[in-house]
Parts: sequence; structure tokens; C-alpha cells
Amino acid sequence: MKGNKKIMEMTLRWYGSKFDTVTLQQIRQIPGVTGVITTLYDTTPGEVWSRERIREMKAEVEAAGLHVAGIESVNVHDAIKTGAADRDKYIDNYIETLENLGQEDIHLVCYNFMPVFDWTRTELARMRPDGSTVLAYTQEAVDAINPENMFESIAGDMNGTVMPGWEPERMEKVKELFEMYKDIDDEKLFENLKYFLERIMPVCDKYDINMAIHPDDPAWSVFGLPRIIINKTNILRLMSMVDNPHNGVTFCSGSYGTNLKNDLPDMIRSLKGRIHFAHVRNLKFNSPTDFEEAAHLSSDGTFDMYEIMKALYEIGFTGPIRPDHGRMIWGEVAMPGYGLYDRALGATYLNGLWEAIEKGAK
Ligand code: DNO
Repeated sequence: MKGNKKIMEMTLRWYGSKFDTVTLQQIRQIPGVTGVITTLYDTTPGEVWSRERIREMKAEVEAAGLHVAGIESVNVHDAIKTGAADRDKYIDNYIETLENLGQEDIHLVCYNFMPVFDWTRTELARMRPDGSTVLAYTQEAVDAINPENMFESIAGDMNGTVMPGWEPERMEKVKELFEMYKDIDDEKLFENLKYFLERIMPVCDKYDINMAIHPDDPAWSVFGLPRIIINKTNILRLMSMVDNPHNGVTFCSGSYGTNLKNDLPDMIRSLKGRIHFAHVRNLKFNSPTDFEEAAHLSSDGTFDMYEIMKALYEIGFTGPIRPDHGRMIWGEVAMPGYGLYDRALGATYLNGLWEAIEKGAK
């Protein structure tokens, strides 16, 4: 929301001044970008965020002429995901964080319910014909990893770096985490998610906080772990399980799009009123289990980006939207997927599509 009028708002994800190579001043100069999506980066899942810290974060962003359009993410503790005996303690903390965010006028929270790993890629810098490098995934590479030596082999594959989306403190205790999830199947995970959402809905209703679940990426089970936020059937099931508009979705085209059976514009239309946040990016498939993250432009990848934006426009989408993983171009050195240049191109392209769709509809 910008001012009092609800509109689609172009934003960029920002990793905070301590970690990000991209500055707020640079983001401010991307035409049409008015907000950032960020989080408190030195907190751990399960911890209560204080109002003071939230205020500091907002003040820093606002001093640069931008605003905090939403939080990505308030991570969910594994005790909640696994339904452990102490989950209520962590849910109480989550509720307190939501309360503090609401009191500081923040109304969008993106989160995920993926066991152990957040999004997973197997290459951080695959070279494309134009010399840019991109994140890529092959199922063969995942299948070659022995889950017993998970941390070592993943760290090795990535030259000692950790995936930008992964929470390092979770990587260190990966074996323990696998143990926690050993009796959790899809149904249990659904149940635990429902329990969590039912408990947090009252505070979301009170402060008008939109919860926006991020899909699992890739949209299938990896390393034998259950994954449920993967397709239309499951996401609609979740929407009706807790049928409150504050129980909503981050529509991420690049994550749902990993499964070519997912019809993205159709999914968007079926989620009318429940999409609170959109991540829009393109993928290029070399085979159904080998894909790379192309430029945002339709012609560079597999998705019809015009149809995706049109579906969002047609359902009356009014939340923040952001370009997603960008290619590394023009010699930029940044966190894989999260440099400035290609995401700025992405934002501009998406804004162009939106303007054309909006004007064409009049
Ligand atoms: C990847 C991101 C994800 C996302 C989380 C939400 O680039 O979209 O890491 O932030 O899954 O909790």
C-alpha cells in the first residue's frame, strides 16, 4: 500500500546495509521502484523482533526516500514445522513479532514452510551464451549428493559458500534437522501449517497483516523431504483450510514454474484475492529437470511474462511485486541472483508490461 490508495507497487529485495552490495541509494534510482522488501538479518527463527529494531530498520529505509513494503521473511522455527512439543512457545514469539510489526505499520509478511532447506539451486554461476552467469538447477546434481554428508558436499559444491537463501545456522545442524523431520510427511506438514496459521490469524486480523506463503523451490520433494506448496491443488487446499484473506500467497513464478505442469496464469487467476506479494521472474528449461534463471524478458526463457502480468492485472492485484533473481552482468560482483543491474532491468521490463496492460485495458 502506498499512501491510502492500494496499487501494485514495484519493489526490490534489499539484504540490509551490513550484507548487501546494493545500496538503498541505488535502488532509489531505479525508475518506478518505491519500496524495498527486507528483514532483520541478524535474527534467528523463533526470536521476538523488538519494536525498536523494526523502527530502526524502517528509519534507515525511509531516510533514503523509500519505504518498507513488506518483510521477507519472518522465518518459521522448525519446532512449528514439525509440530514439536515446544511449538506453542515459538508460535507465541511469532505472534509477538507480528504484533510489533503491526504496531510499526508493516502489513505484509512473506514466509515459507519448507523443511530444512529453503530454495535450492545446484549451480551459482552457470555461463550463458551472452557471457552472463546465472543460478541453475539439475536434478542429476541433487541426486548425486549423499544426504549423510549433506553439509560437506553442499559446501564443497559451492566452493564453501552457502546458498544466499539458506539460513547458515540451519546448515550447521543439518543432520539433526533431518532427524526432526523423519516422521513428517505431506499430511503432517499440512496439519502443522494449519495449526500455525489458525493461531496467528487473530493477530493478523487485528493489525491487517497479510501472510504470504512462499512456494517450495523447486516445486517437488528434494533429498526425500516433504514439500507441499508446489501446485494449484495444494495451494488452494491451504487457502480453504484456513479460509481467511490474511492467509495468502507469495506468487513466485520462478518457483511454481520449476514444474512445467503448473499453468502459471491459471494459478494466478484461481488465487484471486489471496495473492499479497508477487515475485516475477523467468526460467529457461533445457530439459524438465535442468533449468537456468534467464533474463526476465519472455523471449529469453520459457514463460510468457506478458500473460503472467496480465493475469495479475486482471485479478486486481494490489500488493508489492518484485523482480526476482537476476543474472550477473556487466562485471557486477554480488550475491548470486541479487545483484543490482539485472534486477533493475527486470523491474523496468515488468513496469513496462504493466503500463501497457493497464493502458490497453482502458
Ligand atoms: C529466494 C527467495 C526465498 C524466499 C523464502 C521466503 O530467492 O525467494 O528464499 O525469500 O523462501 O521465506
